[in-house]
Amino acid sequence: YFFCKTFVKMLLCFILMFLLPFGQATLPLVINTWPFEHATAAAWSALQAGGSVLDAVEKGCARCEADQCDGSVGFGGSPDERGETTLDAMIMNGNTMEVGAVGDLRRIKNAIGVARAVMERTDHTLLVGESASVFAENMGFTAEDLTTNKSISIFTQWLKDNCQPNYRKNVSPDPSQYCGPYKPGATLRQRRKRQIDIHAHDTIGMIVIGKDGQVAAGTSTNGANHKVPGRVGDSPIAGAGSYADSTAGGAAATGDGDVMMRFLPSYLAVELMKTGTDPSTACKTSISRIKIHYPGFFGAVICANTTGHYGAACNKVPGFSKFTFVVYNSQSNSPLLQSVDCF
Ligand code: SD4
Repeated sequence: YFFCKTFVKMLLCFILMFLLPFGQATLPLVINTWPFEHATAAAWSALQAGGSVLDAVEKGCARCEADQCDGSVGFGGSPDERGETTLDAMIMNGNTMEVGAVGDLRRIKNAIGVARAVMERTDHTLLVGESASVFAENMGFTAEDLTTNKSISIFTQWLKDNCQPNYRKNVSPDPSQYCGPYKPGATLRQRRKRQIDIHAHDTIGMIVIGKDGQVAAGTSTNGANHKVPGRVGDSPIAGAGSYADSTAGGAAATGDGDVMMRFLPSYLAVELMKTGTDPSTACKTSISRIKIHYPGFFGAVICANTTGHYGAACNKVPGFSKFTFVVYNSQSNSPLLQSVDCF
């Protein structure tokens, strides 16, 4: 009898030893969209160095901006119809509910840094376009050309392809060509709808939960290839790109921002976690709401609550059946790639 009891105990301990590192919730926690592990590690290092959760989000997203994660976050990606790269970013403090964000930011590489400056050096929430860039320059951010050889070649190829595909609809260009100027009315000849590229993962969304449950979240992106100049996506919109509330948790989104921002998926997920919904279900519900209206949309959401539990969900479309994200906590001891099956 004694042997059996001990044996069962040992067996249980053995099983737990293997299961816990993968499933146990611990704080602090860093979680971000896509396999951007260097960004996760940078955020974790910021925490280990005594930085705040905001510092961690800023450092993590900034690392992606500098690395041009996947060749598409930060400078030199997603040239718009004029060939220019512009950036969107936001950061949110879940303790104070303050948000700083920039949209259509030009000439400045460190968009998340400018977003934080909007939060900490103004009473505003969102600055956009040329004026946001002038604000950044005045705050000491370096102005530089965001163009790279790669962005030039993407743009040149698109011009060669008669500016197809693109995001315009119900317009006609100059009759002799396809590239505009466009006039309202007739349908653009041979227009092919431009979709957010499921293979070009343009957005880092990050949630950091501190050891005492403080939450911060942020995003940074260069948006969408060949976007109409002036286009701002979901990433810098509080509740759409990301959301943080230290009484519940945080969420961040990636995908077709033009569609997703209409549903505030990050806000919805955090509100659900506030009522006790677990992170995976909260993420799933956010995706489901969008699916009702846009069954074919491309997108994913990550969610984490203040106990360190986390989850993710994504909409299954051709070419996108699994979504990868990265987690770092004291159990993982390094950036841990995780993936979820889309539904
Ligand atoms: C946008 N949500 O600007 C971003 C793009 C993205 O994976 O996340 N792509 O619409």
